[in-house]
Amino acid sequence: MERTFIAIKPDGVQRGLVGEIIGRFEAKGFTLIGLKLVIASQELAERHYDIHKERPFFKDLVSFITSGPLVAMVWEGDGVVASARRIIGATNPLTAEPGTIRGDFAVSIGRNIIHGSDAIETAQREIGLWFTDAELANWESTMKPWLVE
Ligand code: YYY
Ligand code: MG
Repeated sequence: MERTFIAIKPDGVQRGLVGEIIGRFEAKGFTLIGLKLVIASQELAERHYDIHKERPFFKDLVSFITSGPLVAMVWEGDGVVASARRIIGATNPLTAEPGTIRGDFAVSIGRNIIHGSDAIETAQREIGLWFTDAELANWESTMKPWLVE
């Protein structure tokens, strides 16, 4: 079953948006497989954003992402990687559509409150970075027959 890595960034935690954001993925019908509050180390943050290491914003991004607790999560469901990206909205919150998380709750690209994996392979890599197998719960919701035909 397809899984994605989602993180509510330190700004989302500080702003009290954890419940609202988790609620959107729950209400959609995806299944929560892993969840923890973590203050990321410099090393973990750098590995997570490794693809951006040559970009001018990399240093600020790593210092922001390590600046306080974030909520790391794994969500499961058919098509969850691409669907979660649509729920999250565009990288720049000012152009993110209303109704998306970034469109509804953020104004600045450097404070865009949430991360979501951009592809299935990226999701596998990020889940492995943030979670051990023992931290992931393999379970099936009793609502499944009411969500999936
Ligand atoms: O995947 P997503 O988070 O939507 O955007 P990325 O292009 O992967 O960039 C990761 C992260 O970096 C973005 O969420 C905010 C930050 N960032 C930035 O601060 N300034 C930019 N010009 C581009 C990205
Ligand atoms: Mg990205």
